[in-house]
Amino acid sequence: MASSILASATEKVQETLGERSKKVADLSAATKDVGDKSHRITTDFGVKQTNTDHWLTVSSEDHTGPTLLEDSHGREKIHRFDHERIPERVVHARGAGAFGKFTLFESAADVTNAGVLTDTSRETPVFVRFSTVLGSRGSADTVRDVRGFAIKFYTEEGNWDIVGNNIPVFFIQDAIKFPDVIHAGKPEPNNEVPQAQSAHNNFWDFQYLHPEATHMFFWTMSDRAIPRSYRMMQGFGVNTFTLTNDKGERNFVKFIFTPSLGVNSLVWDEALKLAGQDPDFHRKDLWEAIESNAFPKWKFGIQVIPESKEHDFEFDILDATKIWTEDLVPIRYIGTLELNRNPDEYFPQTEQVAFCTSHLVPGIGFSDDPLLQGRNFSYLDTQLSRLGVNWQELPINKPVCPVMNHNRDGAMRHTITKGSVNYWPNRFEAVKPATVQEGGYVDFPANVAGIKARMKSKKFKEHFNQAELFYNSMSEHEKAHIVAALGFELDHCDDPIVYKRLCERLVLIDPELAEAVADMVGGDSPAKAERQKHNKKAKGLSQEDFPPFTPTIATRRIAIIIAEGYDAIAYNGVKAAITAAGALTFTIAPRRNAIFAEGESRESGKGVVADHHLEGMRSTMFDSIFIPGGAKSIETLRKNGRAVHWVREAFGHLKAIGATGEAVQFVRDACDVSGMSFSTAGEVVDSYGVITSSKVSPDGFKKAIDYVKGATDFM
Ligand code: HDE
Repeated sequence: MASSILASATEKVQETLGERSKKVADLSAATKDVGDKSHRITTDFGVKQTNTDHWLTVSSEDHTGPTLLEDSHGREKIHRFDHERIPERVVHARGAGAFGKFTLFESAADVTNAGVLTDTSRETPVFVRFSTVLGSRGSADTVRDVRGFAIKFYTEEGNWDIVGNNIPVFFIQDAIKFPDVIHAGKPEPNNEVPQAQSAHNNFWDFQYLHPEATHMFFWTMSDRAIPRSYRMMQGFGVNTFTLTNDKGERNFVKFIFTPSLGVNSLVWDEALKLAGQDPDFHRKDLWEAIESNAFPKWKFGIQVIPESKEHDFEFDILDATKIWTEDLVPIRYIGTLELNRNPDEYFPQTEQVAFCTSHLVPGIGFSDDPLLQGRNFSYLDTQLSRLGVNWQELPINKPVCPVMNHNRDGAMRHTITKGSVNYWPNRFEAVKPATVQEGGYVDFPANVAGIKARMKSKKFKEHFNQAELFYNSMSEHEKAHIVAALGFELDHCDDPIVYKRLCERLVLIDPELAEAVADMVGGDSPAKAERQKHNKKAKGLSQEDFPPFTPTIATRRIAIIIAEGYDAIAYNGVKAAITAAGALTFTIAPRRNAIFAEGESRESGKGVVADHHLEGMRSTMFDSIFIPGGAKSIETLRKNGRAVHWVREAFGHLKAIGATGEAVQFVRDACDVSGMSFSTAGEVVDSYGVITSSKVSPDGFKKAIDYVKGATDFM
C-alpha cells in the first residue's frame, strides 16, 4: 500500500543519491502525486466537489426520486470513464515497461559518430517496454510467443528507438507480408479463437505456405518463446541498420542485448499453468525486481560488417530471416543497459509510449532491409491511429533535447509556439535547418541502381540452412522441447492438410524430428528429404551458451514449506543462507497465520507468519522449494494433498528441492523416487537436481540451486 501511494522505494533511493535521470526530471513537470494530502477532488475544470458518491436526485428520506441530468460532476465522471480506452496496439498489445540508463564501457568511434555510442562519460536515460505479440492487452504473460524488447533512448541528439524482439530473426522478409502473418497468428476471424496462441490452423497454414518462416518458427517452438523472466532474455534489433563514422565510412550493424542473469526459460507445463495461476507473472517479476533494487542488466553489443563486405556471405545480410553467426561476425560488447525505476502510472507511460524504427540519431542509419523499410512507415502510422498526431508531445515520448520546427496544430496540440511565421524559408530566417557542425542529421549519400520491380536478390530465396543450424545447435533436451512444442501446436490444428504438410516441411530440416512429430500429431511418415543436411552448429543459439555473467541465485523465488512443529534451526539456517545470496524466500504453510516451531509453545512463542497458504500459491510460481524437518510438521504435510502436489510438481519441473530431517523421506515418497540413489552428504546426485540431506546443509542447498540454475532453464 505504502509504495503505491508514495514515491516508490527506488525513486526515493535515487533522489537521495541525486540520481534522477534527465528524463525522470523532465516527467516531473507532468506528474501529480495522490499521496499529497492537500489534494481535494475537483472537476476536470478545477472546481472542488463536496460529494462524489451520490448523483444529484430529487429525493427525500422516504423516497428515491428522479436522477437529474443537471449534475455536471456526475456526468463528467461517467463521460471520462466511458472514454478511458484507446485502441490497443494491433500487435504487442500486452506489455510492461521500466525506466533505466544506458552507458558505454567502450567507444564505437571507429564505426560511428553517434554520441550515444561513442561518449563513454554519458548516461543516456531509457524507457524499455517488453511485450508479447499475439495476445490482447489482458492476455497472459507466459504464453508461447515472441517477446518484444523495445527501447527508447532519450539521447542528447533526440530519441533513438530500437524496436526489437527476444528472437533475432523474423517470419517474413518483406514488410508487405506483415498483415498476412499477423492475421494468420491472431485469433481466427470467424470466432475470435484462440487468444494469444499460435496453436491453430491458420498460423501453421501460413508457416507452411511461407518457407521463409521456417527459421523463425524453430525459434518460437524453442524455449526462447517461454522465458522465465523479461530479465532473463536477450534483445535483438533484428533488422540490419548502418553506422557511419567521422571519415564518412558506412558499416552494416545488428544490435544485441544479453542479460547478466543468463538466458533462462520456463518449461511448457509451467508456462501453461502460470497463464491461469498468475497471468501477470512476467510483469510482476520485473516490477518486484526493480522495487527490491535488483536492477536487471544487459550487455549491449554490436555486430559490424563494413560496407565493402556486404556481399561476402552466403545469405543476404539485409534478410531479416537470417542471423549473422558469431563465428562469421563476432559480437562486440560495448555498453550496459540497466532498468532501475518502475513507471508511476501504467497508462500515460507504458501504454502511451510509442516507438518508431524510423527514430534514429546522427551516426546511425537505415539499410535497404525491406522489412525495416516497411516498418519505418508502419510505426509512425500506427501511433497516429493509437494516440493522434501530437503523440510526440506526450510526456513519455518527448525528447529531452529541444524540439523546434514548423509543424503545427492537429488534435490535442500542447505546445504554444510564439511568432508570426510557421514555414521555411521565411524572411526572418526563423527556425532554420542545422548545419552538420551543429549536429544536423545527414543522409548517407548511397549509390542506388536497379530495376523497378517487385523482387529481391536471389540470396533471399534460401530458407532452410539456418533453420537446420539452429536445430543442430540445441542441446538434447532443447531438441526434445522443440519436438514437444510442435507436437502441442499441431495437435491444436484440426485440419489434416495443415499438420500433415507441416510434417513434410520438417523433414527438410531434420528427418528424425519430422518422424517424431508426425508420429505424435498423426501426420504420415514423411517422405525422404530432398534437401541434404549440412550438419553444422553455431554458438550463441542454445540457451546453455549463456551462463549468467556471474552465476547467481539472486532474485530467484524460493518457497519454504512448513507446518506446525517445523524444525526452526533448519528453517532459519537455510532461510538466512539463501537470503544472504540474494534470493527471495517465501514461507508457505497450510494457513497464513502464525505457525509455531517444534518445542515453541503457542503462549510463549511468536511463531512465523506464513507469506502464503498452500492453496494460494503453486510450485510453478517458484524456482525452487525447501522443506525443513520436524516430525509434527511433516506428518501434517503428508496428509495434505496440496503439499504433496507441490513437491511432486516441483520435482516434475526438475526444480531444486531441499529437504532436511523428516522431510527427506517425505520428499522421496512424494516424488515416488524410492528406486533412485541419493547422496546424504549434500552433494548433487545425477541430473534430477534432487538433494536430500539428513543434516542441515544450507550450503548444499545453495549449491543445488546453482547447479540447476533455478532448474527451469535446464529442463
Ligand atoms: Fe513491429 N509493430 N512490425 N516488429 N513491433 C508494432 O507499432 C510492424 C517487427 C515490435 O512496445 C506496431 O507501436 C511491421 C519486427 C515491437 O510499443 C506496428 C513489421 C520486430 C513492438 C508494427 C513489424 C518488431 C512492435 C504496433 C514488419 C522485431 C511493440 C504498435 C515489417 C525487430 C513496441 C506499435 C511497443 C509494434 C509493425 C515486424 C518488434 C503495427 C509492419 C521484425 C517490440 O506498427
